[in-house]
Amino acid sequence: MTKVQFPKAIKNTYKGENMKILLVLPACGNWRGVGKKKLFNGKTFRFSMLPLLTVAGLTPKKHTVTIVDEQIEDIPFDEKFDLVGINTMTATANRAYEISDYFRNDNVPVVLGGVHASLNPEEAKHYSDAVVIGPAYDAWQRLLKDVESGNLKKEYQGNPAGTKPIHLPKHLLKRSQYISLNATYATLGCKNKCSYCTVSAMYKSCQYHRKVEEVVEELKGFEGKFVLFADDNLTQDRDYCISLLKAIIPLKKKWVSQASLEIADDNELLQVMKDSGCVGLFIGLETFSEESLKQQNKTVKSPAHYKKAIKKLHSYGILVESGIVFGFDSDRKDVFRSTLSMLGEIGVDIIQASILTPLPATPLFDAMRERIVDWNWEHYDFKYAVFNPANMSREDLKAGTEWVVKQFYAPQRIIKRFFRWCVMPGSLASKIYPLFLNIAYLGRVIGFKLQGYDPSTESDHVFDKLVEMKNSPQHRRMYEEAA
Ligand code: B12
Ligand code: SF4
Repeated sequence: MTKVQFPKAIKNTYKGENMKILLVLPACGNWRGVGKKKLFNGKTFRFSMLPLLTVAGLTPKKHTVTIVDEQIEDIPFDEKFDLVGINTMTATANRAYEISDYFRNDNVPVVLGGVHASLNPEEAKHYSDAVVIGPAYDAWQRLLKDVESGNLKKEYQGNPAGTKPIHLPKHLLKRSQYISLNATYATLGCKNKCSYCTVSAMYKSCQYHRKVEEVVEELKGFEGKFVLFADDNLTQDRDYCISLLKAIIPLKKKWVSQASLEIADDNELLQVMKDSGCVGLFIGLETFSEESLKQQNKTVKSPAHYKKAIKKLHSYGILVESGIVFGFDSDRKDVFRSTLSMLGEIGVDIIQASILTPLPATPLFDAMRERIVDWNWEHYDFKYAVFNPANMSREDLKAGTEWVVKQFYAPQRIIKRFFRWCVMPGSLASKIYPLFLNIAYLGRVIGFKLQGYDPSTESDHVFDKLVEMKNSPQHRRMYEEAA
């Protein structure tokens, strides 16, 4: 981890009744400042901001709040604030600590919140004056009162069941830099216990529901048709989901969210999803390896099963974005090629490929501790192999994952999928939405210069490199000179 100098503890000095509060969303790796770039500015992938909007929404009006998203703007280090709040994911934790260090050295108290600080509070306490564990509800209001009275404590516990309808001050964001600000959630958490998941760790495998009427009221206030439910598993509680979706049918929205593939067997649920305007779902298929699925106690499904399930979702006008994970112990060098061909075979529309990452405070982290070789939290963004894989090198795992992404979003594959979307049932939105996302992912491949290679044909890869070298102008010049 980055070495950050510990500043002296901030004295609990009275900060006044009308505070100037800065809330920061730090960014890591390629994402920092991406909004200023011309070729790929990441806008399609900026949509939520729910964490900091919620904290801002819970702040009494007498205080002034500024929100800074490091993907699009610089942190105003020279401005004077009375309190700074910073969001943390594991991948952004180092940056959050650096920012915190800066403000604390200036005697400004800093509060850390979000998933990493919530699950690793002792670490976060070293780099801050207070940590909010879990959702901001209840905790943030108590904390502000304590700052006002000069009595800030080190830890505040949020209340996941304490969510109340609040007004999200979206005017605090630079609207033009976000694809949509129509993000919300109906449920918090997930009842499953996947060993690598911090959502399950954060919400202790519980799911909390908002009142249906409350969600409907919020959606009525959204501009335009598009809605993103940032829920981790919207369909997990079937009855709740059906009553929510029936209630939003009259709003005539188009929405996307996350769900599990089992819904393909539930015609009633699929019909309500279609009627309420569902155009796409993120579904974590994770792996097609029988061994890996068995290791995770998951039922092994045949390619024909996946194909049938995805075809069914397509027949309801619902597109499938699939989460794919590489790096399980049973993954060998040929996993990349076979997965790519399987993704084409079963008809997935969009993919998000990740490298298995043992996030701190998950059961996977404990199980893998001895094999972790990279302890830089910035690399815990699912794009690096931070541990030694069982059947390939770390370089191969990273390169193979990038190769799959690059191949999946190759223009000829996007065009092929586009023809499929054109003949698929569903509204115009269900054709434009995947095309738009595919092009955005292609932009990401180019903008972030993803290369990769297929480790199963490593000798081909070396051969390609030799051919490339041989055809290079320098090589040709050398050859001509020698001749
Ligand atoms: C939408 C989303 C995104 C969006 C927007 C993120 C955002 N911050 O707005 C985008 C696409 C940009 C994104 C990017 C990434 N994401 Co993301 N994302 C999510 C998702 C699905 C929902 C987040 C959300 O809006 N939740 C609803 C809000 C209301 O809840 P919340 O975030 O927990 O916030 C509450 C509390 O935590 C607390 N809180 C939060 N911040 C603060 C700050 C202060 C000061 C205080 C007091 C309280 C507080 O109060 C909030 C309100 O109650 C989550 C899954 C999840 N359920 O958390 C993953 C998740 C957070 N993302 C994750 C990851 C890994 C990433 C990436 C690193 C890699 C990737 N997958 O692309 C990148 C990072 C890019 C970067 N910034 O550099 C992981 C984080 C795991 C971890 N331990 O770090 C998660 C948990 C997904 C997962 N299942 O693994 N993400
Ligand atoms: S189903 Fe998804 S959200 Fe739920 S525990 Fe597993 S990975 Fe996490």
